[in-house]
Amino acid sequence: MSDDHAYQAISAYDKRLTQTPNIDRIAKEGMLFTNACVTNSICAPSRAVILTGKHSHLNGKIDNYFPFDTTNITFPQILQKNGYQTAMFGKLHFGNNPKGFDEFQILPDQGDYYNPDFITKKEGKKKLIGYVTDLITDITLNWLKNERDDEKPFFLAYLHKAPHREWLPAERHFKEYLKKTFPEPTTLFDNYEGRGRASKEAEMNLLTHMNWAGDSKIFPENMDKLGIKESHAYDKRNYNYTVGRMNAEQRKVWDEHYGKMNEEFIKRYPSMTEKDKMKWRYQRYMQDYLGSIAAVDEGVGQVLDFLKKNNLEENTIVVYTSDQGFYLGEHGWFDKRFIFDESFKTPLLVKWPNVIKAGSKNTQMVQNLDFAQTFLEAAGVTPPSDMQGESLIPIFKGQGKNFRDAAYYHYYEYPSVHMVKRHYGIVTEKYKLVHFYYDVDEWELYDRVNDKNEMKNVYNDPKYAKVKEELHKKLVALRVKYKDSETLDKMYIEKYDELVKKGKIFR
Ligand code: SGN
Ligand code: CA
Repeated sequence: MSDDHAYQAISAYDKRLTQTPNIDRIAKEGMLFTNACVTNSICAPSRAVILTGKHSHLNGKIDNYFPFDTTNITFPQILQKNGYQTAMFGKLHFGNNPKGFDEFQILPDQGDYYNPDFITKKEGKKKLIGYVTDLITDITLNWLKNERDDEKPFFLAYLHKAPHREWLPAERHFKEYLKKTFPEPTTLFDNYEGRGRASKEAEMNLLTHMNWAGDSKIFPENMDKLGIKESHAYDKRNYNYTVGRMNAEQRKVWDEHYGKMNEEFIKRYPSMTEKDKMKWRYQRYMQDYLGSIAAVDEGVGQVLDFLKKNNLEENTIVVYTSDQGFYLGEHGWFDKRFIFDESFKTPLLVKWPNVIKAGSKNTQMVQNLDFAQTFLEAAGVTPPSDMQGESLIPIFKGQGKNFRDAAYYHYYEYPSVHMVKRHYGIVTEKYKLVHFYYDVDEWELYDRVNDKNEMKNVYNDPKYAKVKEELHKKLVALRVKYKDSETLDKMYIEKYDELVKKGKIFR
């Protein structure tokens, strides 16, 4: 699993932006899910849903702030009890250590790209020298080579930090990616007309909300020279912190390549229009974002090669996914959080030789909620009856038609960084009905067939009156089915507002 990896940035899904030959191998030898989606498009909550098989409102991890409640039972704990050897390496982001793992080395909180700290089960906290993606891959391969018990089946969680903000590639990829240009999404200059306050008030715009230093890597002194103001109070601070972690050698390579980019920008900036700036920021964003995916793809290749060479391929299920999708300039945005497609959908590629037909594609609305039950069933263990997903095994076997006719979604983290309002909703193959609440009370309806880019809220269009009524009923039924309610909404608002009052929320 990687962090914030958009399906648009995997060539098995979309060849326009980049090539990910190794990740694509999983689809070539297995199944590509084109409508896999999440229940709450944000990091730690998504991971909690995966591990518990329960929606956020039941596992309690509604946002990135509250620590994960470790009294929840997770599927790795059950696998471990049933004779599996278990290990986790990379980003977890729970605010506490994972249970049910014989071995773990995790990044504290978000983790760092260069010379990151790790929290290890055996040696406590330690700082490693190198690039985070390569380190996570090395730790993973080392465990497979030297620590895996050949007598036992294993569950291994290989969890990248990349391509999370601030999108720092490995030194070996600077040169190639800084030269690249990418096709723009058609909605890059979206003005959010036709939608409600939530889209208009979100702070995810490439031009206005992205950091000039922290994200676009304009050196702080060059911002001063050009009179560019910080996008946030943490704009330059983020840059100084992340780049400040590099050692002299890494910093030299950085300064050389990013210095050149800065010089070119200094020349162009005075004559740039707002439109030019948006276009420039999109290219800059893609260079670093896709550049940081290059090392992830290489790492995935190394792990797949290891399985193959060591006769572990035949009976190992390999899953590639992300904690959610991500905006790559669509609607002018970066980040995630919304129920809209780029953040609601997530990449999912699965291979399992002898079970999944190589090169198959599946269009069902499978969710990250389904993983726990799937893995337990694959291991021959009966999942606890209170898990809320559906096993994907029938789909793997080519049987799961009419798998799920509607997915339930609920996002909570507001007010917070990026200011995406609280909302819950229902998504069917054809429609999306969403309720934004808390400081608004707005409903939106999207026609997923005729408005693929979700540009027009048709909630008040009389043509959709009947559809609307049916979806409202279905949504009520889904809230009952999954045990979500207004009482819970209110409880979580009260808990969250306490944090806001204490000044614990990051904007
Ligand atoms: C940080 C990022 C945000 C991001 C959140 C959550 N800002 O706060 O852009 O949305 O993490 O990401 S940063 O400038 O500090 O990188 S998540 O993947 O953990 O949910
Ligand atoms: Ca994430």
